[in-house]
Amino acid sequence: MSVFKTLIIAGSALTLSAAMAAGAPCGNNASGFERWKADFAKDAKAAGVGQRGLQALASAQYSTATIRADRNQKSFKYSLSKFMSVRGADTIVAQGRKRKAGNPGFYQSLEKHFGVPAGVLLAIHGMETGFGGFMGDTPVVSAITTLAYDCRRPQFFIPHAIGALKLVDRGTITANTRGAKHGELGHTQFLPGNAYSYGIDASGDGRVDLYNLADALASTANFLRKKGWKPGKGYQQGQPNFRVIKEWNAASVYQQAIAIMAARIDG
Ligand SMILES: [Ca+2]
Repeated sequence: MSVFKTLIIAGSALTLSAAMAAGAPCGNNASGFERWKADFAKDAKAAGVGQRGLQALASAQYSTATIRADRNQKSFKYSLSKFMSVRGADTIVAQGRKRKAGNPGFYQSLEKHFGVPAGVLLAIHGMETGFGGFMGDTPVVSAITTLAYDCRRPQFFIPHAIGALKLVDRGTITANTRGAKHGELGHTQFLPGNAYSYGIDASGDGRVDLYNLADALASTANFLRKKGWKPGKGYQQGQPNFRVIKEWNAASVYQQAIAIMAARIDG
């Protein structure tokens, strides 16, 4: 790595917080991960992570599968129509309509409580995991700490790594819980920091479980509502709620695809 690049990274780390600036350097391979973890444990502790979370951090392993996936995210570079066909939009719409018709009370209660239409939640559920068909096989804590250590986007992932460790403290996940390659959790693939902030119990068992359908969809609706969803307003491009869909995923083809599929599910 050039000195110039090191300075840039050190500079951006400084904007995070004074505590983070003193941490071990990021790395692009496994060699510095253990040292980084030891340093990050101090930051995590300062951020309020407890004993169970710190133990999960200590047992985290550098996730080569995560880094491989992170360097190969080409689908967001597709055109909208290509993206929708690659992601199976027609199938998601058909399945989404069927699921809504099969459980109307559930989706009505979500819309009544959070103001988010069923189509939006079903489009996200279908797009993220094929309605829970595959929720990932990568250990969440290892994935998210690897991304927090990796030099590409540490500022983005560090808060999610802290969130994951706090989820361990809270008992929402364990060090062995599996999710997608970037540490996303459950039916709708929440990043851990968002799961920590927006996860709610809707099944009534007193705990947030993003692998439980009711909890996951209610948490997703809660996220969208807290990010400013306006009940009854439109969510297509140019309408008030489209910007809230942007909060869910930063890729514009994804946002447009969700809006289009949602309208077809609800239509
Ligand atoms: Ca629950």
